[in-house]
Formats: sequence, C-alpha cells, structure tokens
Amino acid sequence: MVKERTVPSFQVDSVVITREEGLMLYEDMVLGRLFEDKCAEMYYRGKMFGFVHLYNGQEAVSTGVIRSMRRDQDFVCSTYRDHVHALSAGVTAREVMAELFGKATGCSKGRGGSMHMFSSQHNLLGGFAFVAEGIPVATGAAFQSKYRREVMGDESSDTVTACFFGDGACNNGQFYECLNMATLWKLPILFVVENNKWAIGMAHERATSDPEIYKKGPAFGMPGYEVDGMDVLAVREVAQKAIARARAGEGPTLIEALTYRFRGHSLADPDELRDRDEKEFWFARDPINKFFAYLTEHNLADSDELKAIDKKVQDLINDAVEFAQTSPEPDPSELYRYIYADD
Ligand SMILES: Cc1ncc(C[n+]2csc(CCOP(=O)(O)OP(=O)(O)O)c2C)c(N)n1
Ligand SMILES: [Mg+2]
Repeated sequence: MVKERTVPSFQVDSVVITREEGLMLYEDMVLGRLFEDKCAEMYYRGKMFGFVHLYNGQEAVSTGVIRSMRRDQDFVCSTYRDHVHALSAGVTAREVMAELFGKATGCSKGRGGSMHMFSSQHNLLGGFAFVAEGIPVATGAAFQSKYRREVMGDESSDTVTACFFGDGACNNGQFYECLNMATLWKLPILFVVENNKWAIGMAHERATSDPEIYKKGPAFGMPGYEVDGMDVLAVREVAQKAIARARAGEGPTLIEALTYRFRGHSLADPDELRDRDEKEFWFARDPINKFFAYLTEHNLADSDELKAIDKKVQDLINDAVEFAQTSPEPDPSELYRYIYADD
C-alpha cells in the first residue's frame, strides 16, 4: 500500500456558499475537465502539435483560487499546464482551443500553442514553459500593483496576483528569490504550489530537502498553508484568506495544494512510472465527484441539474472545436507582428 501524506482535515460544515456560487464552482471545474479530455482526443487525432500538458485532477486548485479573485482585474500567472487556468481566468474555450490548433483566433494569435496561453483582456500573464519562469514575472505584476498605489498615488490600485507552479519548481532558485522579495516589499501575491507529487518522472520526496513546501513560507516571513487540493471548498477558503491579506497590503502567502494529475506528464508520456496503488488512491478523491456529492447532499443542487451543466459545457467545448477547426491559420505576412506590445 502506498504511504500518502496526510491531507489536512477541512470542516465542510463551516463553509457558507450560496447555490449560485456552488453551481459556478462546479461548472468551472467541469469546464476544465471536459476541455482537457477533448484536447487529448484532438491531440491523438493530430490536430495539435508540440507538447500538451493536461490538468485533469487538479481542477479544484484553479477553480478554488481563480474564482475567488476579481476577474479581469487581478492577475493570473501559469506554467505550461495552463489551459485550465486560462479558462478559469475568463478566456473563452473557443480562444483556448483555437490557440491549441495554432489558429489566428487563438488567445495568443496562434503564436503560442499549448504552453503559452496569454490574454491582456483577462490579465492572464501567460503560460511559461521553463520551470519556475513565471514566478518572477508574477512577482513583477504584484510589484506594479503596489507601485501604482504607493508611488504613483493611484488609490484604486489594489489588484492581487496568483502565481501557479508545481512542486518541481520549488527546487529552483527563482522560487526562493521571489519569496524573499515578496515579503521584503509586502507584495500582493499568492504563490500557489500545485504539489502533484511528481516533476515528470521525479518523485517530489526524492528531489527536495523538505517535502512539506508550505513550511518554506514562514522561513521567508509569510504564512504558509497546506490545503487539500482535491477539495474546491478548502482551496477556496485558504485563497480567500490570502487574497484578503494581499489586498489589505499585508503581503504574500504561500499555499501548497496537495493534488494529483490524473494523466501522464504530457500527452507524449506513457505514464508508466507511477504506482498503480498511488493512482487509485488519488482517483478515488476526484475533486469533481467530491463536489458533486457535496452539492447534492447539502441540497444546493440535484443530480439532474448538475448533469445538465455537464451537457451544456460539453456543447460549449464541441462548439470551441468547430470554431478552432474553421478558423484561419496566421497569415505568413504577419510573421513579425505581435512581437512588441504596440502591436
Ligand atoms: C528550467 C527547466 N528545467 C527543466 C525543464 C523540463 N521540465 C519540464 S516540466 C518539468 C517538471 C516540472 O514539474 P512540476 O514543477 O512539479 O510541475 P508539473 O509538471 O508537475 O505540473 C521539467 C523538469 C524545464 N521545462 N525548465
Ligand atoms: Mg509536479
């Protein structure tokens, strides 16, 4: 039997959510899951190229954090595993799918592909392909929020940045440098580690001095929280606390969400290294099934209603594929466009 880290307990009964919030969180997670399933299908049909990293299993983290933020005002920074962060941030399924197909209608105009989702409209700072590369960019975004308020006198500048990265990124120097500066300058940022136990084929415990990443927060003078990353309500509660702290000018927070990717590292990974028992343990904790049960048990929704949401989301994704397929390729004459911000 695999020995798993004990996930902190969370009292769901202490949570207050309205039916509307519950349905919104559910729909956001289902959108992430069904979108990724469709990507796998399209990738194996040869519709997209390069590496494609799916987010299945980790939905509660994206939804719990990003849907607690102010859409289009707060900033989100991602990694190469970025499709679902983009969707939670408000980028449409059409634009994300078209980007994956390399089409001119994609959110990065077809120039980025899977690992480089970007949207200035939704303050999505990008997916970054180098491990930990987004952390300094997100730290810079948090810095500008504070600079605008304190140096340029813009009282309304109270935006918050959420920076997502993996357990593997926490062994990279940029992580430590940014934690240091974020506390030093009390920056409004959430460092969200999605600890899915693996960095490609490297097990987290084999690669790091102290596998409990949240403990590194207090070492840099910021709170560190360990949270069940398969429970959207637990993630949401911790995120709300960290966002309130950041918005109040009290500084950064490190959140370690314990989660698991349900598929291989990328669609090119046969996923033969991870233990079967380990996978079964985490599959049984599927965040969508868990939240489905919560909503029905607490009489916030009935199963038919939730299944109708699944169907609506599936239709939306089918429409996104149709849109991507029928969209034009970028025009070769535009090869040098969108290199500089003025474009
Ligand atoms: C600087 C750098 N080194 C190595 C790689 C190759 N690489 C791509 S993903 C990855 C694993 C990262 O794992 P983690 O941060 O846990 O994120 P996850 O894939 O689990 O979401 C590595 C080593 C890279 N992209 N960038
Ligand atoms: Mg990982």
